[in-house]
Amino acid sequence: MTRLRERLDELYAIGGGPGANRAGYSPEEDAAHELAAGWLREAGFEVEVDEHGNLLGRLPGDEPGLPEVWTGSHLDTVPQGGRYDGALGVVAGIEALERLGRRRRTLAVVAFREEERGCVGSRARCTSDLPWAFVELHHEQGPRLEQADAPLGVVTGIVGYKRGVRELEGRAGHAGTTPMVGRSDALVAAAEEILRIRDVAASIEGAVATVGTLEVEPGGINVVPGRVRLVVDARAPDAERLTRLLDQLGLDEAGRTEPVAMSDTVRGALREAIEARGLPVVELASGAGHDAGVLAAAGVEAGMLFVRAGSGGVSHHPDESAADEDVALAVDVLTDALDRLASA
Ligand code: HGY
Ligand code: MN
Ligand code: MN
Repeated sequence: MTRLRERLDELYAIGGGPGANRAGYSPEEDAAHELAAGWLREAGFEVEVDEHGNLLGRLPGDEPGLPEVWTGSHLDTVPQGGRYDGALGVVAGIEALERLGRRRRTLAVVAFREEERGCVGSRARCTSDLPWAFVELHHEQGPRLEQADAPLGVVTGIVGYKRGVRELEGRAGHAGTTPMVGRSDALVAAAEEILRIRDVAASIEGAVATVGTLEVEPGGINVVPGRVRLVVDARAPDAERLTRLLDQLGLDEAGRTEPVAMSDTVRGALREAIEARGLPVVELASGAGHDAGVLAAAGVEAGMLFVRAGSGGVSHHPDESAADEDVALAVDVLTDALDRLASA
């Protein structure tokens, strides 16, 4: 566990804090990929960087013609992100493959580029060769495993989502001389719209919607805002509720990502690996998007193993945490599940 922890710390230190700061395709994500590529070479894996910048380390199988089995995740982060989101899946994947060694099928660990702003790397990879199966270990990023007092969870499916831009127009003017009556303040309009977005999402069971960024123009402290650009992140657990949510939010359907089920084959391998350790199998849906969802939608047998989140489940935050013993167990179960799949 110490090497895994050390590697998570090395990745976390890139970008200088507070939190992890490795935006997609930034010099910081590049540095993380270089670090991971060194670990892959150290492990003796065949290293590939594809045309999209995705990093793979391959461990050839006895029957190289068979479709492969991959594990991994992403090394980019949100601003001031946590230590585990993405990085855990890549670092644990290296540990698992080193423990396994040669199996019937070729195994690979992958770090997909720019997962946080749209799974860019994994979507791009779906235009070329894909594995037969993909297993992503990921921090749960929520409180449910902690509430269930369970160290691990098998993901049943991944939420559908859409990110849409709203532009609100007002009339810029002098903050001191523009009368309150008759003002057209774009930021006040945005505030009202953000409250409406919150109320719409709260009215649909299981739906969520967030406005995480605001751009205010012209942006002077003594100027009535004339224009605001905001991005809505809208999600729902099934297609019908996603349609209803987008409709009521006034977002068009273009570019929506459908909710997707995880592979029964991979779920079975993860369940067997957990049961083999005498542990209860907790199954749960993911409210976060993941590269595994992109691969599942592309027809890969894709699945996810969640490790219990500490600190009340907080994620996309420097306080993101996971207990050593839970992470160690997760690596064991990931290794066992990959063994089952790579021997199939
Ligand atoms: O935003 C998400 O769902 C994921 O963390 N990219
Ligand atoms: Mn992630
Ligand atoms: Mn994330």
